[in-house]
Amino acid sequence: MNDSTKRQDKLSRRELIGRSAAAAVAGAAGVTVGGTLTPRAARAAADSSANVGPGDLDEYYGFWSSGQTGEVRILGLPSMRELMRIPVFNRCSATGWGMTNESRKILTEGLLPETREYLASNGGVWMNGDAHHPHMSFTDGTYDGRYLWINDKANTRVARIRCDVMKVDKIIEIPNAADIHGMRPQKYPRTGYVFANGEHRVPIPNDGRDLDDPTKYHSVFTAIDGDTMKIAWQVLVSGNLDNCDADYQGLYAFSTCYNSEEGVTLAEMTRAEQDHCVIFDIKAIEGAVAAGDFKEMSGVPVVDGRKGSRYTRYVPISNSPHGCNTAPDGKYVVINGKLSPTVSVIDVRKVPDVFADRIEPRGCIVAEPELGLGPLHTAFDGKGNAFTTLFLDSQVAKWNVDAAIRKFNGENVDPVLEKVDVQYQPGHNHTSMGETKEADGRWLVSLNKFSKDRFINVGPLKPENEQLIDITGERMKVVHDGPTFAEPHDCIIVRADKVNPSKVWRRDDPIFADAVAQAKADGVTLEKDAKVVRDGDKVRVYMWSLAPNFGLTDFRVKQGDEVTVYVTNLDQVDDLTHGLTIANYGVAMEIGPQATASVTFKADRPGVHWYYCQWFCHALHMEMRGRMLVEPKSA
Ligand code: RUQ
Ligand code: CUA
Repeated sequence: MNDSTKRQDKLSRRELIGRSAAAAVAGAAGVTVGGTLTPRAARAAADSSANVGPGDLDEYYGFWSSGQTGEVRILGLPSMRELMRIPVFNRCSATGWGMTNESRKILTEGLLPETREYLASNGGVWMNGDAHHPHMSFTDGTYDGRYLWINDKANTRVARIRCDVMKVDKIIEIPNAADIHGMRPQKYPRTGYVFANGEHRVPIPNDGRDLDDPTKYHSVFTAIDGDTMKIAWQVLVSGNLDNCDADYQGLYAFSTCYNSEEGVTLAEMTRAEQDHCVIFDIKAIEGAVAAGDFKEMSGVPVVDGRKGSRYTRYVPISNSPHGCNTAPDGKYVVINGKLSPTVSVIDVRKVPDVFADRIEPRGCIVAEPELGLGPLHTAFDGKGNAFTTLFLDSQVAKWNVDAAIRKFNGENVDPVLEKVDVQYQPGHNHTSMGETKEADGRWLVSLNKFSKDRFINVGPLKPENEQLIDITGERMKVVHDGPTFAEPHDCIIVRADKVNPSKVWRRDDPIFADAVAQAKADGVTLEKDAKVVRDGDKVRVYMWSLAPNFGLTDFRVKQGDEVTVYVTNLDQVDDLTHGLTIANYGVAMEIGPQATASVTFKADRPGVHWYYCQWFCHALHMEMRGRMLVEPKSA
């Protein structure tokens, strides 16, 4: 090494320590400096394992939630390239999600009547969502590639994404509950149920009564039928509900509770030394519903599962647990301590004894290793090891589950194998196939809430940072930094062969069945006709798109008409998406190959309004346009 590179090296190391110290001050708690590699050393350490060359394909799909952005993102792994965005609870300018008739139907049909009424004078659909937990449908303990579900904490909804077209096909609002947080599909025998936690306690019904009496507030656990997207049943609980997971036997579901105090202020919610994990006995609850042991609320059977109930058990856990993760061997569920430096390992095989009252609820805990400060979520490698994020320590701790159990039984072993620094303050983490019985121990993603000094400054609002960690070797290796817009809350990593999306739409797809039915009623064949049908002051404009042409070069309506434009994309070619934007009318939508999409608006602005294709499709894409001629009322 020559003098100048030595100097540079020293400088960058000093600079890095300075920056890390600043980060530590800025963070809620210290960021570990010791053991941090200089960027150059980190580069050297990052081998080519995560490199996917230009034109090469990834081995995994990553399905990412986006928190308060409200969408789902598809990434490729290990490249961490963002491949697609699926609008869910947000509005989308590119695809017209929230604007097209097809999306507005999906966004509104599953809402409760009182919400629909509220929205009637507020634009008809929610503008926002808070999407935390994306999870795929299971068959026999592993992903089956049918659906993804995602919760909306902001407006108490659960959405389903069809994995054949990667679009949302159902969104339902959960009655009797407030603010859906933890959400997991049943793993066995199949999904089946999607379990959803109402995090915040509210009166039921929440219509203005009992405002000042928090003893009348409740949290509710919901089992949604994943096939029909109807509520199967609900369970009233003591305390609140945070995260959840299901077992690999189809018998139990588990939820963490950080507010066993049933308080409404931070001081009240953190008062008790212990909170709990509540275990739901699925078969017993189904039996209660069948036997009529429930109260019907908003048309849903609600079983009383509060303390003392036959249908639940409450396992005391140290102050304010958070994440809840079932290990791929099907034997253990890890409850993450958050305010406690420990995680609690529940042995699923002991749960029947808890329900039979043969052992105390705490008797199903078989290990409680101390890992570090702020354990939030745990992932698994399928080889007996677990990876827990430590929010306050800004680390991921790798630990061995069997060693933790042996230590709990008095043996002198250290279950913690290694800790790696992440930048900075991780929330969720996830391993490749890690929430299935096919966990393969190759990749770990740490979803970090802060990026601080990792990227060039983009202003007061910083990206977050998800880091890819190679876990195949003896030591964990951070191999990639991935800055993301709000908020990389959680993700799953699915082997590519599990997912098989179609390349073009099928003409009989139910998503545009209404358009097909309306066309039929108007005597229009969507695949060949381009024409305008007037029906009083309602005007239906039918046209096709075929690069670089629209079926109509112009159409004429009268000011004040209610206009619906249907576009059917006749292109059959993979990747040939068209769009329809109507200038100065706030109208835009995507029409995928072989799809029909429609949009309705009031033609209240007279004049010449060009419509054009906004998805680049052809050398003559700019010319792919036509005129909407709106005759003024006076004419
Ligand atoms: S919770 S950061 Cu919304 Cu997923 Cu733990
Ligand atoms: Cu069609 Cu651009």
